[in-house]
Amino acid sequence: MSSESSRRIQVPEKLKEVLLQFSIAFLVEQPPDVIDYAVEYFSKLQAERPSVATTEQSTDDQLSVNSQEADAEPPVMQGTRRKSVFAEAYDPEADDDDDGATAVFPKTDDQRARLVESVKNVLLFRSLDKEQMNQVLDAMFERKVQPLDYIIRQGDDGDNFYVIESGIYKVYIDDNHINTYTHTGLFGELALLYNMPRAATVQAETSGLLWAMDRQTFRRILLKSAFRKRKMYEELLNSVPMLKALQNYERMNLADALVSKSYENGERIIKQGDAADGMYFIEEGTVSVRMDQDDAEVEISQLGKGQYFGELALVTHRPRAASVYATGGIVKLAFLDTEAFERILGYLTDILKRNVVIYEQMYTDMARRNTNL
Ligand code: 1OR
Ligand code: 1OR
Repeated sequence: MSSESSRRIQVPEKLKEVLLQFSIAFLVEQPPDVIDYAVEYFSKLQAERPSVATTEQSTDDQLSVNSQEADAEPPVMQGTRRKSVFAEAYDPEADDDDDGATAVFPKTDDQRARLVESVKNVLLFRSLDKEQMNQVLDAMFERKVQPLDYIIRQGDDGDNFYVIESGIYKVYIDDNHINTYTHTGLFGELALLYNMPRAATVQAETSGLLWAMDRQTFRRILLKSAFRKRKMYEELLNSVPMLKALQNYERMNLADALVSKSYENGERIIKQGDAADGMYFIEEGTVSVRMDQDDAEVEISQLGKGQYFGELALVTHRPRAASVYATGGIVKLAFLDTEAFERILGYLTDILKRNVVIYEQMYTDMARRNTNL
């Protein structure tokens, strides 16, 4: 240390921030031993530090993620990305890199048929009208892939967006394997949607076939609709406790899959005994859950904003257990169809099954009460 700096010791901002955060965490958790806790706290902080650590990255950025989720969430948008994509303030309406030309790649009947089949389940395309969908199909081009080919490298600028026709693809963030696509799905949308560097590396495990779309076409046709939808459902999906178990990236895929539906006061949304086609999240308003009893319907529950219903039949594979009606004015719902439910929320069924036990317990209690009357 030079004699000059030893005379005036400056406390770096970063040190202040880190110590403040540590103190807060310590006071909140109140562990028995400060040294043990500090070792654990700073080891964790070090392990979670992005490998491309930028010295100027502020703690504010890292804290922009809701603290409850920060723990559960792997470092998805760290490194070159600064914020959770969902929290991103980026406005696509103000960002115009549209050069007016739409690429058209002629295709044989066989190619077109394969492409149509591959994009059938692409949730991101759900909000497109027929004409936009045709533009998308025209603009996509085939890319053959060999085992171990790198399709995308983390940190690069985004060029194409890809839909998988075949092949297995592994996704890595900072060399950690975080996801695998097997013969279906899409990737490479994030960098194009949010105008940011690639969040992850995608490498082919086997040979395969991809359908690609260039950045300009993607942004012209898909950007605004997809972005709006993800933004629109952000608040709703963040407010559903069950979905806290999902990663941000999965919540965005869920947003792509949702379809808005409105019901007038008194309208029936679900009929007891029907086969199930999906579940609902309540965006606005309240619903009344009613069960058939003798010749009448009895209200068993009321649900409001941020709650969901219609999941039971999807989990139990049984008919609808109750009827559900819109009450008190217009009810706005976000509908998730069975197929998307299984794909995105499949592994949450354990959480959802807890409801089944509660429902069944209440049903038994109710039946017992009725027979005692
Ligand atoms: P991209 O344009 O950033 C890499 O290029 C692509 O990997 C990315 O778009 C996504 O399409 C894809 N988090 C971020 N990107 C992912 C993830 C992912 N999975 C696939 N990609 N997570 C995995 C969630 C199961 C979150 C990990 C913390
Ligand atoms: P579903 O797909 O069977 C009706 O369609 C939905 O009503 C059901 O999913 C649940 O989401 C919702 N028992 C059964 N279903 C209920 C109940 C319920 N409450 C809401 N639903 N009980 C009330 C628990 C507070 C038990 C009644 C005895």
